[in-house]
Amino acid sequence: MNRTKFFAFLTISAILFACGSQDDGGGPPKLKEPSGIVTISPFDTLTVVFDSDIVLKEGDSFILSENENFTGNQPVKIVYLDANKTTDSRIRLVGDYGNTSGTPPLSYFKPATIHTINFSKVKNTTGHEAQNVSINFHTHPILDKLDNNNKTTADIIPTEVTDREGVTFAGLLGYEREPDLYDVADFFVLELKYRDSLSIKATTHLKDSINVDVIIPVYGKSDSTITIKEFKVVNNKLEKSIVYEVGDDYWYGSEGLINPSTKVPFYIKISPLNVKDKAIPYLLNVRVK
Ligand SMILES: [Ca+2]
Repeated sequence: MNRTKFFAFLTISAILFACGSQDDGGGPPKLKEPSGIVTISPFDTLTVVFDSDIVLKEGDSFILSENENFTGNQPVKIVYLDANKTTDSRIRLVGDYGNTSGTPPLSYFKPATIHTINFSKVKNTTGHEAQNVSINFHTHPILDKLDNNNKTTADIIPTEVTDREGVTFAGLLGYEREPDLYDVADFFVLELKYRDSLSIKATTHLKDSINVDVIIPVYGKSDSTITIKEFKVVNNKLEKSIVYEVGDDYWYGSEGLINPSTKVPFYIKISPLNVKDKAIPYLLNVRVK
């Protein structure tokens, strides 16, 4: 190939390449989030994000309505924050497994479950359609029975608390899962021994701040309480965390050091910062090293 032919070849290749890669206005909508299998609180909203704006409404009716073109293996519904919006790249899903009392009631997903949601048809604003878009996610358990409002009825934190990830569970303050039951404290209990390290991370919605207290047994004396005050905002949620080392301060009593291998109950108390006329969901991660 001489020099002129070579450059002609390059030019034609470049044109063909450009045509081949030319955008035809986008393909079918693709799922961006959730990516992979996420685990959420049953009380959370799952935001599904597509790579392009999808058609939500045709005329006056929402086209993505349950049982017509989306189904879940557990009860689920779409929340439309703005009923006038006809297209969006996001869809918000909440559980329809149960509702709390209070105003407004909070609906939730079935806890401790693998959820599958399938959209039979999703059309974007460029007219492309994706079929059978499936989403899988897990929900944390709810470890919060309705009468755990004192130490004697505390919920027992599972022994997997010593796993690398610890134990994560959801709870609810304020209006509960029973009509007109208002809950001002949840107690959880776990047994610790000398030199154990207890990590607690509590998460709530920004508008729902909660108190987290660790009730520490002091040998031969009344219990001592520490309140977790440090908090930060992570992903639009409020997070409080603490690492507490079971040390000498709480282990010496009038009779001296108790047997270091003796396990003693420690309590975690969750309460609302302000009393409100609604349900206040939270997520607690507890880990012992
Ligand atoms: Ca509760």
